[in-house]
Amino acid sequence: MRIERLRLRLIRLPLVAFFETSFGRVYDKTFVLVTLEGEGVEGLSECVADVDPYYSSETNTTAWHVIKEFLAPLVLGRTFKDPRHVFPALARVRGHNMAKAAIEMACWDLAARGQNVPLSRLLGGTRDAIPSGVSIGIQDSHEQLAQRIETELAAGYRRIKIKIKPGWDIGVVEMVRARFGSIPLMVDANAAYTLGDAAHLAALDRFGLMMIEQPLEYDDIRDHAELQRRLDTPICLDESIHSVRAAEEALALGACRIINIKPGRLGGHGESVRVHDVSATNGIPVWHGGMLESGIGRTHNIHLASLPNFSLPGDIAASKRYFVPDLIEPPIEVDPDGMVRVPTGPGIGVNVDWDRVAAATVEHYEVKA
Ligand code: NPQ
Ligand code: MG
Repeated sequence: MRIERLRLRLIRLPLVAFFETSFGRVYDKTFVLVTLEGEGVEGLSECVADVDPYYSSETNTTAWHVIKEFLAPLVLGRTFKDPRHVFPALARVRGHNMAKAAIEMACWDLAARGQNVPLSRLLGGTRDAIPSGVSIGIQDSHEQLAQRIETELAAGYRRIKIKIKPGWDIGVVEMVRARFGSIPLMVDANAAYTLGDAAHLAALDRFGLMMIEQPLEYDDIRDHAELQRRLDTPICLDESIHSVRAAEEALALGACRIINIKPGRLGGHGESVRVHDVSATNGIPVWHGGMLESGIGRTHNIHLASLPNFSLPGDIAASKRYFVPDLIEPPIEVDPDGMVRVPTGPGIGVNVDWDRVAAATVEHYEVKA
């Protein structure tokens, strides 16, 4: 496929409910929507960078800048035989994986639409539905958290993840186990602890959690390996796994027993499939993370999560938990047994409501080959 035109739109959507992690509370989602055109077909993706450089060092502003000034010239006017060739073609630019992923994933959608097949088929997906879990942010009280959990269990979700931070951790998990028994439960610290907290974190071992996600620094692997030796609870790495090499290093050092895959963090679908495969070879299960994506990014995630080693429920929940209305029609739904269907149409296989996109667009840019 030849890439002929690039469009960027900065989109702002209010969240249905605030979302709080160890690095702060957000009330809306602002992201860059990428459209690539070539040979009469259009490919779509969304960049998962945020307004602030708190989850990662990238922001919407850096992604916009890097795409416009550096990545667009590397793809416009070029022909790619396979979307797997796109990430390597961007290698001259160091880092900026979220910006790169936005370009690369739009190329996958474009390629799949061009071949008239669902994206999952091109990626090597093997399942027609994926198990869904929810990520519940830090709440103002135990009671509010308990209410959220009750609602999500009733909706059928197959695992509950709660965000933790110092002061909102052991007592919270104790309350959840006391009220809800042996539900599939995990916690995510978003790097809020240090190795000095090892004994404190080991107090979580008695609750039989599925895993603890990213307890230590975002760029750390060595201390996670040391912490894993001191914990029975499996560690899952998120922020630390920014490349195939980081995944290999973490597996070699025993820094985790589970990996969270987010294509935005890894530079796109191609690198995500490689991490998926390396993990499978090492007997390590993966699951698909979430970045509060609109239906466009969320649908990309569903296709990727249809690969076989995504054997644990991911953070891919229904549209209505985040955006009403979503940018796609119909929205993503979860069935009563907690499964999300993989779309079967060409590419990401969903209809974008372009009037809603236009209404939510706060900035626009376009460039041709
Ligand atoms: C995680 N997500 O697994 C992330 C963190 C996260 C669903 O838990 C704006 C952009 C807000 C990115 C909030 C979930 C965000 C964000 C949280 C990422 O660690
Ligand atoms: Mg996480």
